[in-house]
Amino acid sequence: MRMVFRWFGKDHDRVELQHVKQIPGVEGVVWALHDIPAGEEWPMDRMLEVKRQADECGLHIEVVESVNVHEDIKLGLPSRDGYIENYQRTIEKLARVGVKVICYNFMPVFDWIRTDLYKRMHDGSTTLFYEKRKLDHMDPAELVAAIAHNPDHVMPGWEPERLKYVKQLFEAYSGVTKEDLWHNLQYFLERIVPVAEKHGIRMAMHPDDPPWPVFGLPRIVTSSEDIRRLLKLVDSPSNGITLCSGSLGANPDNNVPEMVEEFADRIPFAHIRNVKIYENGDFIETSHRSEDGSLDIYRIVKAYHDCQFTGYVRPDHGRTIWGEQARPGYGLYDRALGIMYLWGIWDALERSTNSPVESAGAE
Ligand code: DNO
Ligand code: MN
Repeated sequence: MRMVFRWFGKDHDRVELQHVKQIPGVEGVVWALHDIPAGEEWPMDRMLEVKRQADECGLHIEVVESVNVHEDIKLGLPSRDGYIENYQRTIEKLARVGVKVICYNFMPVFDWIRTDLYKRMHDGSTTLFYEKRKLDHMDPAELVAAIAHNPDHVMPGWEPERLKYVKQLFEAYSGVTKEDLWHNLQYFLERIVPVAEKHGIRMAMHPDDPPWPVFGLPRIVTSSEDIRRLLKLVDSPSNGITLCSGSLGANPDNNVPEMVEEFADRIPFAHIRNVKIYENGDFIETSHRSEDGSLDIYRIVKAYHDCQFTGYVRPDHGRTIWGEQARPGYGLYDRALGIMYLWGIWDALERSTNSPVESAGAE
């Protein structure tokens, strides 16, 4: 596994690249131009600027998360073709600066959803929390107010220009079914994947988070069956998945290690994090340690190890700990702890599978 770390850019992230470099085994940053509105072509000079900053710290920029998909593409409007052309040009340019994987998602209106970004845990740390009952009774506008208008930082996926139009977007989506969304996804992939293939890039769709419909909006990538269908839409290694254990794992019916086994060769990018799920449908993001959440992170890492996974991995989110002034989910400390837990499991598996004699205590 090749360890990478999400970074929001010099002006938007309190975490310094030099500190990212100090986490053992981290080789690159997962980045994006977060201020460029979805649908626009990314400027080359801005990409080169990120590359230079990463180069200075000995980190690569091979993974991008996310190049967001314009809502008109998801809605299948006639204006989608112009946005798809911009997307194609962005892919070509990203390949030129050395990018290998592009993570994206196809969730209508909202990206990931939580009801609380600062849920206090017993040990005083804070974390992201999803309270089903609260969401069920919430107006989407309330959620936008709570998350997007965070005084400190724009949350990824909650960029203000996207959310200004939430009301209109809801109207646009009324009557759009899951099948419509699948259809529009296919149209998009048929035009994007060949470009990615030509330029040596692997597209990696992030599954829906949480893995069920919210606010009556359709969501289509929530289970093994959906992933199978997605991969068949365009059967190419450049049409892959970002296997996010925490997103998929919020539904207890999803068996994440089995998903790793089944889709291994179509997973260019893995997000690994733990969640504790409750019977009432709530879930909370815990430390990475298996004992702390509902997911068996050991089994998940073992599944990757068993298939000799050589893709990119990031710890996805972490709690906010040790008084860090962090962007919710994206502090330095707990993500670094998560990485060391993942390496601990991986290295132990390496030892036990490659050097059985040594592990038995013999010479
Ligand atoms: C949740 C996170 C997401 C992710 C985007 C990708 O698990 O990984 O914020 O970055 O949905 O498009
Ligand atoms: Mn994720």
